[in-house]
Amino acid sequence: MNTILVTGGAGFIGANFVYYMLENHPDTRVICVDCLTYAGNMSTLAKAMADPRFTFYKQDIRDRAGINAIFDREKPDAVVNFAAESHVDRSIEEPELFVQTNVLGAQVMMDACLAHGNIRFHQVSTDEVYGDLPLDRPDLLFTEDTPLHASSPYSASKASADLLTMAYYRTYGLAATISRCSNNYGPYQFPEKLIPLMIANALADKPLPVYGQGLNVRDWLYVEDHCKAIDLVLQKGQIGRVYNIGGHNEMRNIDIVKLICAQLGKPESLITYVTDRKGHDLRYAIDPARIHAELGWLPETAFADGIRKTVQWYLDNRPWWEQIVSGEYRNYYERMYANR
Ligand code: NAD
Ligand code: TDX
Repeated sequence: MNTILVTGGAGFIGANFVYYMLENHPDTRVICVDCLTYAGNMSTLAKAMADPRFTFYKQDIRDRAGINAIFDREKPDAVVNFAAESHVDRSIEEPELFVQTNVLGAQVMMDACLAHGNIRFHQVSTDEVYGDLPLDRPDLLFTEDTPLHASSPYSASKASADLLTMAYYRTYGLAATISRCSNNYGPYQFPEKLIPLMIANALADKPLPVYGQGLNVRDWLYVEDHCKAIDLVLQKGQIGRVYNIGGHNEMRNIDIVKLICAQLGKPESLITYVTDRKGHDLRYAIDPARIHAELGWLPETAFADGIRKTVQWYLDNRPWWEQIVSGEYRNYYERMYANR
């Protein structure tokens, strides 16, 4: 039986990937390594915990000895590294943690792969490593050859991990690939991120805090399409290669927020324009031509369907996010949004 080790599997995309792999690869065992930061949630993995093909370790990826012990015991055939600090606003407050987890943690994982016989390693990266694009040049898209030009401590830490991954491939021959995906949305996304935050606030009739004028553009992809793309890269991707993942679905933030108001039957008067994010990237847009041409990947979920399913998921799973927004997250929200 194939064994795949997933880091960050108690977070948003990692958990969706765990479920994707368990469902689509009946001969695969999934080992999840996650230290359960504020963003990790065991209730997300409750169904997986009942599956004999799933094993969970509460483990920090920065802890070399702990990671090596798991590799010795589980002998993974492949590693997918999702574990990261992932929120741009938090990286502006606490950049060091982002370097520690996103760069040094990734290095520990790569070292463990090399030390255990050059295990296949996949680094989950982001379109944010390319910086941003102007709003008035819709013809421009990020390709894999676009220079790295990170804006925030978060994106700089992800770009650093990408550089290290390519250096490990070139220097040590690490069997590595990298994928750079655009903004994801879907079930289990932590309510600090745009879409679930707006859904949760709208349902509570609270103000919807739009940064600046809401004109920044993001390229949205349903999380399951991202999981499918990573699986393909893992199975068929060329070692040492980077793959962009995105579905040509650019939207302005304000239009997303208005759409959520409409779907929930809430008034747009809840929208409140607040002070902009420092260094706020204007526009992201992925050119996914390579993964389509080489691996045959195409997104399958249209945004209209994906956002409807997502809003419904948050309506159907209130206890999951209500427990989050009533806990420690409240302090974060106060700090980030009060007097903004
Ligand atoms: P998330 O914040 O929801 O989850 C991160 C998970 O990593 C959490 O479960 C957390 O407990 C765990 N973690 C954090 N530090 C750890 C450590 N030191 N050791 C072990 N586990 C640790 O993040 P997400 O949105 O699911 O993103 C997952 C990955 O995908 C990240 O690498 C992110 O950069 C990348 N990515 C995200 C998006 C997006 O739109 N969310 C888009 C492109 C790429
Ligand atoms: O309250 C808000 N108001 C607002 O206007 C929040 C939380 C966000 N925004 C804006 C900022 C961005 O332009 O919405 C847009 C999306 O913001 P986030 O959800 O924070 O995502 P973003 O900064 O685009 O980064 C995301 O996509 C790339 C993920 O968080 C990253 O992990 C991923 O790498």
